[in-house]
Amino acid sequence: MPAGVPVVSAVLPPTLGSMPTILILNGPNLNLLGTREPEVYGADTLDDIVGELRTLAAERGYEIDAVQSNVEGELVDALHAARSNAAGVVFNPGAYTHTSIALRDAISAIELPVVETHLSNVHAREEFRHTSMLTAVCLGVVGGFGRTSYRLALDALISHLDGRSVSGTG
Ligand code: CA2
Repeated sequence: MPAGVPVVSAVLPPTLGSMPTILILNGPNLNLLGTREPEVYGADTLDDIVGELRTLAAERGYEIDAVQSNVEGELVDALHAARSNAAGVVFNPGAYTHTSIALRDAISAIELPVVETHLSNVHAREEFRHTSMLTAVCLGVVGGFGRTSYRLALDALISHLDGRSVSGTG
């Protein structure tokens, strides 16, 4: 080792420098984004959307963990795991939004801020999409803006986590 060259990495604790994590959680059929029904859900793939969120989150000091599942119980498991791995969750529960008491109970149980997120404006669609089992236990809900919904949800969640809440109640 040449004299005068400081060895910084050898003295840093392993966690120093690591960023808090936000989970981007997506439910059933969202793996099909960009391949079917672009007129309803847009032409971007889920990887495109998550990639953009990774960049935006990193600029604000967060890293992204992304999970998609078509299985309700796996979404419950991902929420449970977030309790120890993540500071908050951007969650598009897909059609489980309208049916799942199990996801509602999981969101309540983990006591993390969860932002319910939708590509489409569910209130402008069929009546069965007008009810969410989840909104009441979420920090907030964003929908109707296509992939921009995810950006808005991430922005609101980070503002909340950083103590600059955009809502009157958060
Ligand atoms: O607007 C949203 O993000 C939804 O969560 C999407 C769900 C729908 O059941 C909710 O009511 C609103 C459906 C996701 C289906 O995703 C597809 C993507 C590409 C092609 C076909 C389905």
